[in-house]
Amino acid sequence: GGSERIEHVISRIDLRGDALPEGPALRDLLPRADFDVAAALEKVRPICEDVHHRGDAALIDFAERFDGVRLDQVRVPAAALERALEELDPAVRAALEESVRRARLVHRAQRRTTHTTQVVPGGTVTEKWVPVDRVGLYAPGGRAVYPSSVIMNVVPAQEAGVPSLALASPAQADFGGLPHPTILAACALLGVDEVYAAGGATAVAMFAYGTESCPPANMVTGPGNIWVAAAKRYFTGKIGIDAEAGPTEIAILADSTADPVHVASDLISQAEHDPLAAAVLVTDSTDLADAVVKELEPQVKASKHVEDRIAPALSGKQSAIVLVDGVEEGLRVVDAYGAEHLEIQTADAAAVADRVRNAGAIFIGPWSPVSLGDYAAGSNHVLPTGGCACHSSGLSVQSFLRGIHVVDYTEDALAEVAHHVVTLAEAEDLPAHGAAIKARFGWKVPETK
Ligand code: HSO
Ligand code: ZN
Repeated sequence: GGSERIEHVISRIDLRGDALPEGPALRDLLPRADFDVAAALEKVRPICEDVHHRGDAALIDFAERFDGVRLDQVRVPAAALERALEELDPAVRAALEESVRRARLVHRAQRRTTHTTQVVPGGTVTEKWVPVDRVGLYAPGGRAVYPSSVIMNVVPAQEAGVPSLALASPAQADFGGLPHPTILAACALLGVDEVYAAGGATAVAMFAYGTESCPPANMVTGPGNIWVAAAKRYFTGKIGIDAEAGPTEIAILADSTADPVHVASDLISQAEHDPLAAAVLVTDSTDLADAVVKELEPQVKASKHVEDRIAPALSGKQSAIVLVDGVEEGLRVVDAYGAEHLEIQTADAAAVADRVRNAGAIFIGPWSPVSLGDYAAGSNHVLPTGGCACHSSGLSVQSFLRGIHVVDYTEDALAEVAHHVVTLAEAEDLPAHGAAIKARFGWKVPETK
């Protein structure tokens, strides 16, 4: 019958009745996409090494193989950036400018100030914050051409004070081998003038090793597909990375007060990104669950990317409606899941949101949908996926800063604590550590006052 057909839109997981299991066991009951970065790593290794050995020539060969266009050079000429901005639709330009303005407000407030702690008289530790010298940003260019992601990467890096910023995005055959014009326009708008036509793992390798035209970077950030994630893993330890971004996720914790039209449209909004995108509704209301399923059908049918992304994302094993006994249990479920984006659509949503511990970003109530955060809330949309929200945060000014401890002790301040240092050095069987103290005091442990 009809209800059978609509059940296929999204599956249901019923966790009502029995007590919920703890931690990892609860997480195992929840849906999640397979995202096997380790397997992809084997495939990107030779690509990265080819870029290492042949530099620009390898980048040009890979662009021909993967993007179907033969490049003269990988660096985008300044004139192409200027032209892209001139030709940008004025409404898109205005929207991007507003997005930048709001993102700057939020990210400027994340700046860190140098802080000095006087540990003892004459003994201080100062934490000074220093931006990474050079950062390479990646903007995808296949299914996803997102100038908004250029903003979300560039703004925190700029507010952190990163002195050298470069961006890479795949060559587009339709645009003469340049990256997509809206990506170039966003770069021009943000004042990023060093842009390269390089895609996926090859772009990460270009930044990690450097080539004739691109000096090496200390860090690479930005979203991407599994090849970008695998390349980031390959270079972990050599350069800094933000996170291995996986497919987008939205979780919604909702009760009977939620509007099923909003819930359905928000689930679809993130399903639109990728057939592996996850949409998870956690609710204690079967009425809401039924109403959302009913609402999904027409909305899915009316959406543009239904066949290739939305329908497979919603019906995939990574998406579900999870039924729970109450909001309390719902909170345990969303914490175990650790969603990239979490909406709270319940009575007293702010109070419920306050109790959430694991999420990349939280969206409160009916007027704060994830799409707002994707473009123009001021928040960052580069967020931890795949449960990484349980230990990591999204991209921020902090991502591009290093906090360096500066230790400054006087002779008296060192003398006062010397016996403790010597004792710990001996306890760890590292007498040379203690000797480095004693050498300063006539090879004796100074008397404490
Ligand atoms: N929701 C995506 C970001 C994005 N949405 C870009 C639209 N454009 C991952 O947070
Ligand atoms: Zn989005």
